[in-house]
Amino acid sequence: MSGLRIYGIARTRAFRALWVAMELGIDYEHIPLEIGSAGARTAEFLAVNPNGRLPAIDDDGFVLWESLAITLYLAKKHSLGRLYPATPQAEAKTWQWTLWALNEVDRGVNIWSLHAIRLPPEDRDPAKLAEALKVIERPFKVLDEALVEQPYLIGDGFTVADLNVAAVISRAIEMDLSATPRLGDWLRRCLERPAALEARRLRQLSDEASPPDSIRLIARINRL
Ligand SMILES: N[C@@H](CCC(=O)N[C@@H](CS)C(=O)NCC(=O)O)C(=O)O
Repeated sequence: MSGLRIYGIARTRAFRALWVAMELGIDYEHIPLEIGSAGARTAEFLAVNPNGRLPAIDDDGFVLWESLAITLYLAKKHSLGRLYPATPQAEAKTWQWTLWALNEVDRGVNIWSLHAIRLPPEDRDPAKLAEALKVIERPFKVLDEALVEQPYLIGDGFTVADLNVAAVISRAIEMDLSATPRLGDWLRRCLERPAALEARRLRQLSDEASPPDSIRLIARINRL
């Protein structure tokens, strides 16, 4: 046992940490904590992540939060030169795409998925849905364009740069992506990797087990 604990139910951004752990084939203990007072806001978890948000990890006593810092750390620790690019330039491009995903598309895809699919129909807001699609339109074209000359973001092989961006926009797999066909093909390729399929299976199970009130809670506390 590596002594790695991953906190957070797979429906949350813990999905990203679970995917990278499965991709790396490392042992871990999954603690499927819920958001809010049912888990992430308890005193016990606040001692792990004072933000009260998911995910967080405890790797043999080394505590880390922020989902994409977690994926970068685990990939570098366990797969330097393979899943985690080794040259300064390829590493910097990995950070570029990771920060891009957080800043440009994370919130928009989340809003889209809640108001298109996950909230009960009576709670969906078409104005928020339309605004989210507008916000992600340009960055999706940027990503589509980046895939014209190479199959993956850093070149010929799948890296944690792809994992981070694909994980952030993973719920867009249910969106009409015909305007950005290279993005669509790349997203399917990333999400059909065995580790991604297993992480998605866990997420699907936790999606299905989440009552409408917890989806409403997600939308309310994250102001989505
Ligand atoms: N930037 C953080 C965001 C973490 C985050 O907002 N997590 C959500 C679940 S996906 C959460 O814990 N929300 C509940 C809350 O804020 O109380 C990350 O990527 O880890």
